[in-house]
Amino acid sequence: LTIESVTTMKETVERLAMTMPVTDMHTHLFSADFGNLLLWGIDELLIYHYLISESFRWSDDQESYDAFWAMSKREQADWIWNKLFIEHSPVSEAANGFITILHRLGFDVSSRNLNDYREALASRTTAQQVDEVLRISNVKHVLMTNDPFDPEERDVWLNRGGNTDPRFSAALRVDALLNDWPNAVQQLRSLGYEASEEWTERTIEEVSRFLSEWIVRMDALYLAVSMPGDFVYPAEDHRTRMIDEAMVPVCQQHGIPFALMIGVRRRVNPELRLAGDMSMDSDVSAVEALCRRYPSQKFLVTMLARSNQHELTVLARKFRNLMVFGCWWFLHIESMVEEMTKFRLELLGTSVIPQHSDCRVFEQLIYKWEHSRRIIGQVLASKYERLYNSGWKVTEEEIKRDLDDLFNRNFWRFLGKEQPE
Ligand code: FIX
Ligand code: ZN
Repeated sequence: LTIESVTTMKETVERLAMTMPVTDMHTHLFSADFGNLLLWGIDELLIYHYLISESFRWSDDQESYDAFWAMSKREQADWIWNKLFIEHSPVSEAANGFITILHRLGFDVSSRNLNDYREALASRTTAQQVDEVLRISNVKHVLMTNDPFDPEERDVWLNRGGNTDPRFSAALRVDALLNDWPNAVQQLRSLGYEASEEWTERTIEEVSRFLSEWIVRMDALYLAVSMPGDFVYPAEDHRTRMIDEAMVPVCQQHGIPFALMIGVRRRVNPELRLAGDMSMDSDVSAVEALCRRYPSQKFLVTMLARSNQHELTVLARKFRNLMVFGCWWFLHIESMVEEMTKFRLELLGTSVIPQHSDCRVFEQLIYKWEHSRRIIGQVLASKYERLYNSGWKVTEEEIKRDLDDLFNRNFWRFLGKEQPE
């Protein structure tokens, strides 16, 4: 069915962009099987690390970091609420996001009464809230971030049946193996793998066995790591050996992509704990070298610095085994999502994964997707409009196809897997 006017085209794109089910290919969420690891509710939302760092901007020297960390979650939430919502207006992306969530959950935002919101959610079970939030946000499939070195999480996989919810899939996270090798060796040894700090044949075998066993146990869809911006590849160092001799061979054996999230500088202000991480410039040529050396290995890549985005997108024109994804963390703001989505579509057409949520608290799916869907829809509509002016009229089916590629198919196709129903 051809769409005859630009106005109808724009309305159609907006409607479909806002409502199409999506695959969220990187989050820190869990299915209900994981008990307390699944964070949800008003207090968890307010103590999100994005909001913690923003509220400290309004605290003076008298208020110590230690005092904040000594508070209960509820007290921390009240403190943040006062600073960011009562004493100032919640215009930042993360603060605005909390308001979007309240609004979509059906709460009276104008009452500004936190306890009402808390009470309204108190009677819900975790499973009910998971269903409700997935319904409101139209998120169909959620990728978790799964770390076997986390004792609480490991127990779920080893002794409590792992993930049983088909709406969730696992991604095996391997940060310590690449970024904190001495600690990883300790962990591996305590789990019964004969690894040594020295890079020996035996260590390669045991690391590979560890990775393989966990990929199978979790049914992990990809291997994932976050890297500092000074990651270089190839180099005469531990990371290069680990990637070349253990991680890529294991990914190839299991036919799964390797996801690299590059450009984080951890704990620039340790007082802020998880909220104290920063972004830094990265070297795109590390990804270039990986893509060239391993043409049959797929790489999912996102970078944290704005300054790297254009070059990374250009690199994806050169390597079909590179899939650029998401507007990560500090880039997950209106202006950056718009800018990045524009030049990604201009350079790659629709062969990109424009967004992932990176949610840590379940209800965040509501705002992160609502805000991004709107922008992605607008950018796509502006591209169709230019075509329309030359007489090329997209059909509703074509709009659906394109959005489905952006929101679902590009991920599943890259994996070489069927999207679960
Ligand atoms: O490394 C990551 O996966 C990051 O996304 C997180 O560590 C970060 O804290 C975050 O939540 C960003 O959105
Ligand atoms: Zn993340």
